[in-house]
This record gives sequence, structure tokens and C-alpha cells, in this order.
Amino acid sequence: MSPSGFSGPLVPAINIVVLGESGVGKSSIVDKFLFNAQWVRYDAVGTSPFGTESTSDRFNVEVDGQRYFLLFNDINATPIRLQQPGLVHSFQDKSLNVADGVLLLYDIGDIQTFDHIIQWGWEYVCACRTGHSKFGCILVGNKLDLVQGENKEKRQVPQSLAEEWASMVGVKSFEVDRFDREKLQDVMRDLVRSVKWAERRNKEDLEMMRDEEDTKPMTVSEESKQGGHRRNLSLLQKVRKAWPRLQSKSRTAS
Ligand SMILES: Nc1nc2c(ncn2[C@@H]2O[C@H](COP(=O)(O)OP(=O)(O)OP(=O)(O)O)[C@@H](O)[C@H]2O)c(=O)[nH]1
Ligand SMILES: [Mg+2]
Repeated sequence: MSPSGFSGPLVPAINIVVLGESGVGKSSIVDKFLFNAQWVRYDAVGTSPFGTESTSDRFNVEVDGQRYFLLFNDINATPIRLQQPGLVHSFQDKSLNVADGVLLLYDIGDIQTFDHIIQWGWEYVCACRTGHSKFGCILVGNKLDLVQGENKEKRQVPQSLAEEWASMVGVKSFEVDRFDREKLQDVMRDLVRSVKWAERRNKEDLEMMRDEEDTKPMTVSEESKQGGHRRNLSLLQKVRKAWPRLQSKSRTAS
């Protein structure tokens, strides 16, 4: 994560990719969340409408007492999935590779958009995440308003099906529409929580790997290659790690 770069208190920035088939409402939900309006942004790829100080406020979201600055990039999955001739999508691959969080979007009234995002979409995201283990992610069904009340029969994706898939891959699932901004804000907060969770887990994994590396016995040839300096260094690291424990022991002993 990088700092926002805007004046005022430093707020961590979170890069979010909204990935979904054409027409599922990627632009609509981001516009509603950011501007409480429709059709603020027109182009599908790489749009970051943070031009002025006044609009930058709208990207701020508070989650569990901490403010975050959200940057959105919406990626239309359809041309990439269909590999349209001449389309270069290394830019999108890169965006997904560096994103802090991914919002997988489908249309509740169109089962194909769900099938594509949970099969092709999920695989595409995982393939782009080279070098990263865990990442923030949520599954979101859009256009809830169109499948409610007397239009119930227009629902093609049962909520339970989405929840089942989401829990299988370890993400949360939500249903929204482009009219309910409060709900969209809640959903974005959950995505930020998922990003923070992934960050913590990646850090823990890294620390565990380092510890294992430290305690792994060296072979004789490794020892002779690295000489005494490396060995002394790892001994020093172990002593340093144990130091607070030793101090508290000696305090309780005295
Ligand atoms: N009723 C309803 N219509 C929606 C909703 N979200 C989007 N739409 C409509 O669905 C159409 C497509 O929305 P967009 O936001 O352009 O979808 P997109 O995923 O950005 O589409 P591309 O940029 O073409 O990939 C538009 O006519 C929107 O007004 C929603 O929650 N409810
Ligand atoms: Mg769009």
C-alpha cells in the first residue's frame, strides 16, 4: 500500500480492482459509491477520477477507526475472456497483480455472469497474483432491485449458491444495487477488512518462513561456505529475539 499523496494527514491508499463481465454494473456501483451519481466516468479501464481536492474526499472511507483512501480500477472481463483479437491485456494483468483488493461482480439476474466470474474470473485473478499469496477479495451480486418483489422470478443466481461458492474459496458474498449507497459503503468497508486480513496473514506467513529459515540446521558444506560470520549473525538474531523474555525473567527473579 502506498500513501495517498494528498495534503493533510497521511491516509493509507488501497488499490481496488472491480472485475466483472460487460454490463454487470461495474461503473455504476463505483460511481454511486464515489459520487452518489450515475455516469460520472465513461471509460471502463484505468479510470481514476481523482482530479481535485474536493472530489478526493469522496474516496475516503473509515473502517474500524482508521481512514483509507480507495483507488478504483474497473476491468471488463468479457474481452479478456474472449481474447478479442488485437487486445493487449497486460495492463489489466498488471493491475490485478498489484491490487490490494479485488471485487468480483456479477448480475443477480444473469447466471452466465456468475458462472464466468466464479470460474474463468477467479482463475484469471489467481493467475495474475504471481508472487502474492493471500489478497483481499469479495464476491458481489448487483442489480438486486431488479429481482425483488413481483420480479422475484427474474433472479437467476440464488443467494445461497453465491454464499456457498464464496465460503468455499474463503471470501464474503453480498448483494447490492446501484441505488443503495449505504449498502455499497458497507460492502467496501468489508473489502478493506479483507485486504487488512490478507496483509496480516501474509506478514505472519513471511515471519514464520523466516523463523523456519533461522532454525533450519545447516549442512556441513553450507556452514563452511558461509563461514563463521553468517552463523554468528543468526545466533545474534536468536539472542536478540530471546532478549525481552530474558529481561522479564531476570526482573521477576530479582
Ligand atoms: N436497475 C439497475 N440497473 C443497473 C444497476 N447497475 C447497473 N445498471 C444498469 O446496467 C447497465 C450497465 O451498467 P454499467 O455500469 O455500464 O456496467 P459495466 O459493468 O460498467 O459495463 P461495461 O463498462 O460495458 O463493462 C446500465 O444501463 C446501468 O444503468 C442496478 O443495480 N440496478
Ligand atoms: Mg463500465
